[in-house]
Amino acid sequence: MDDDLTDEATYEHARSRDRLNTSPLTRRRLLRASAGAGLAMGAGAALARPAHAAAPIVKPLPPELFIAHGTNAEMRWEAMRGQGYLTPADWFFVRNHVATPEIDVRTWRLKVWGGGLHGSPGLENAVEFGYEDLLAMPAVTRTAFIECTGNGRGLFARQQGQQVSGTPWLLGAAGVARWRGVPLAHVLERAGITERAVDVMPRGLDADYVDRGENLGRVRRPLPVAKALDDVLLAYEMNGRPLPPDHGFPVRVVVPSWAGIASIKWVGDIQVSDTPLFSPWNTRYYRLFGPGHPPEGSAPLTRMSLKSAFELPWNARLPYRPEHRLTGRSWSGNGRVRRVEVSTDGGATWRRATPRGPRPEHGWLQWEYRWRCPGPGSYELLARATDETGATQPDVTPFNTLGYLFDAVARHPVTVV
Ligand SMILES: Nc1nc2c(c(=O)[nH]1)N[C@H]1C(S)=C(S)[C@@H](COP(=O)(O)O)O[C@H]1N2
Ligand SMILES: [Mo]
Repeated sequence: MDDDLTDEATYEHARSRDRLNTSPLTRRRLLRASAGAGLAMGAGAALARPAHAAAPIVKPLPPELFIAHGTNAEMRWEAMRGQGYLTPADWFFVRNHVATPEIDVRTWRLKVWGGGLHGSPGLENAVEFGYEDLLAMPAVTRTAFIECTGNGRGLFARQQGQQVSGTPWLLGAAGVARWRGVPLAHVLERAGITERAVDVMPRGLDADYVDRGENLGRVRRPLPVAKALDDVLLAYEMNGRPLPPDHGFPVRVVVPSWAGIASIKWVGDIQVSDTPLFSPWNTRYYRLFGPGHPPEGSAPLTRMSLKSAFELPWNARLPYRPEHRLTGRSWSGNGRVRRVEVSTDGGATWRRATPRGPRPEHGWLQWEYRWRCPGPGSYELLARATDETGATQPDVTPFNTLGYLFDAVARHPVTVV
């Protein structure tokens, strides 16, 4: 526990150490074993709705608010114009590997288990917490974005002419909410975490994820113990109300500023291990693959990168006016956004946007820009953010086969008529 694993560089270093110590063969065997374990334990028949039952997403998805992508739904950015700081829960994007499970909170239990706890309990004799137990513990509230690691993936093709695999999101696979719940650290301490603990792996109660015929078990992804003990929440409220079913009811993990996959929904158990843990979600997904990366990929992705979005429809048609008030939001997983610049001439000239409203550490920054529009025609609107680490959105994001971490300046097409 000496390394500060909340620091990305240290974490990556620790991870590459793990990888060096685990031959591909062993790792493959480990993966198969863990996928098998997911199968054997099932999803809890009483908890998960049958796969054929209903739509993968429970809440209404009106087309003026959402773009449908299979089991997922993307928020339309134009919906955020004129809204307050937070993304309303009804509008928040949904990323479901399978389908939203129906969970009975009276029988729901969070099971904490593994070799990193006193007495090394197995899943059968795990330390259990009921919903009421969590509600009775001291609560904290945190404003944070959750963003899919593939947010902006569609722009690899549109803007860079590169084919990548995965959901072709525009920029709407992100939202900011006020999450209330119990610090994961408190639950782990109550469960008897020891100095031996290395990795902490929450797992969802949604059904097994099957990727092209291969059953990978239930969605789960390890967190280094230092991050788990730092600012991670077991959240039961979103924007002041109980979590909606699609966003993890009754309890989800919220890992501020990290890749959305870390924020496991419908959490049912948490393994606390004294050895490094692997799941497909930190080995075959959520790493960078392709030119410039080793065959097993980069280190597992942790913090999200920079992004900016205009609160306008993609391909918006705007009636001509001499001045348009453009609005948008920018955010970064590496710290607060310090500056946003806008270009309306394809990137030749840039001018500062005016920041508006609060700047919580893990949230986004709202801004506006008065565009003196030369006349009817086609334009590309560009917004470029710089965060407190000095990082600025680049013109191009380096290619990676799964299309993660698109951070280049989006060229937002509009037509003025
Ligand atoms: N159990 C479970 N947790 C999950 C997922 C899932 O499919 N199952 N998807 C993950 C991914 S990839 C993302 S981006 C976020 C999305 O959270 P949201 O649907 O509340 O927006 O949840 C994460 N947690
Ligand atoms: Mo995601």
